[in-house]
Amino acid sequence: MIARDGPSLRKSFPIPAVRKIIHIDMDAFFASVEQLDRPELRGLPVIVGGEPKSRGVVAACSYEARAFGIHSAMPSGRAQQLCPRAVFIRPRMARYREISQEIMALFHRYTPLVEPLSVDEAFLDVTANLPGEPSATRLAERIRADIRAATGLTASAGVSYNKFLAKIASGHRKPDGLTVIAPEQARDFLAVLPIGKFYGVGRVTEQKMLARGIRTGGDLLRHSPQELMALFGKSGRFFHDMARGIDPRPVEPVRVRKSIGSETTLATDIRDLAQVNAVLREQVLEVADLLSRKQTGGRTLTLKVRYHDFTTITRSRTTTEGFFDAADILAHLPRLLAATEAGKRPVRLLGVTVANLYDEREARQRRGRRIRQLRLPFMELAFQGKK
Ligand code: TTP
Ligand code: MG
Ligand code: MG
Repeated sequence: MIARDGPSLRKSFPIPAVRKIIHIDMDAFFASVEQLDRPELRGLPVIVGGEPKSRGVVAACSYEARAFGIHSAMPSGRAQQLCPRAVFIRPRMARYREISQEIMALFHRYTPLVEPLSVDEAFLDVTANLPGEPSATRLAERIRADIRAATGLTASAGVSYNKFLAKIASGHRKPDGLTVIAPEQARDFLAVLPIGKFYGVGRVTEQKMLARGIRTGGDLLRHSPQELMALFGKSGRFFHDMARGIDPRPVEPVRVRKSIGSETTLATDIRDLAQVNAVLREQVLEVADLLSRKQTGGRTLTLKVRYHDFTTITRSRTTTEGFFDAADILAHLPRLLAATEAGKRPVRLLGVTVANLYDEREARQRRGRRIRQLRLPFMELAFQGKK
């Protein structure tokens, strides 16, 4: 375990005083994807969301629609009143997710420190970056150009030295814009920023702030941390720091799972094959349970055995049908076990892992297909029973 921000780590690897953070956010994301896939919609007011008659709401709207005062979360009926010729489209989440995965993968070509915030946006810590580009601004331009080349869509970017400012910056010149907030500009930028735009200030907090005459970051500066904490609890200190451009939150990448497994170091070394099998069976059930909870599966099954003298071996099997449940794993595990010396040499550790996991879409398709296959014989039996 590495203590990320532990004092010893900081001493040996001093974190640079100034970080470089980029926040990228796609423009009118769902609506832009619809305009991309259906060119006849380009230049038109497009609304993705619920039907006007169905009491649905607007999920996304093109910038053409925004000119009529339409925005996300507005009732679709109201949107239609504002712009009767707007085109309403039902969301196609699978398609948006596909493009989302594409842009997230693209970000990883620049830095491993990518923190997705939602389907259309992410923070990137580019203090150190893979292309070795010293200018975060140039890097942000490159990333925007890459997104456009890869997807045909535009994104806006914000560049600054912390997450809060980078996010504010990306929204500053939308659509298709880039804004840089350098450390020496932050105070002026924040002084005039409406309080509702501060990170963590929702509608309720905004009303509370306004009631106390706090309309901007500048107004916030006039209150001590104690005063703000009395008003807003723990967030008070946070707001106090934000107004001063202080936001030490690190960019926290979500690690993509590469495998799902269960590993046990045994209390005592075992030689008895029946005992080995009993442990493995427990592990298989645990792995199958995890696979089912994550709604995934993998192409490769690996058995790991560590003998009493710490020599460790693995035996793997890759299949085209994949491993999704306990039956899949149990069908192949005995042969892997037979290729080890378990039962002959004392064993101190056992592990079962399913790796080479399917991506979300393929896992969904394959699981769906299998459920249909399993159901079919039951239905046939049911019909035969009725005859
Ligand atoms: P946003 O990035 O907030 O908005 P946007 O991309 O549509 O427009 P902007 O140019 O201002 O960034 O949200 C991304 C997607 O998330 C959006 O296209 C649709 C979906 N979404 C909802 O479904 N409901 C909502 O209330 C919001 C805000 C977004
Ligand atoms: Mg967006
Ligand atoms: Mg967004």
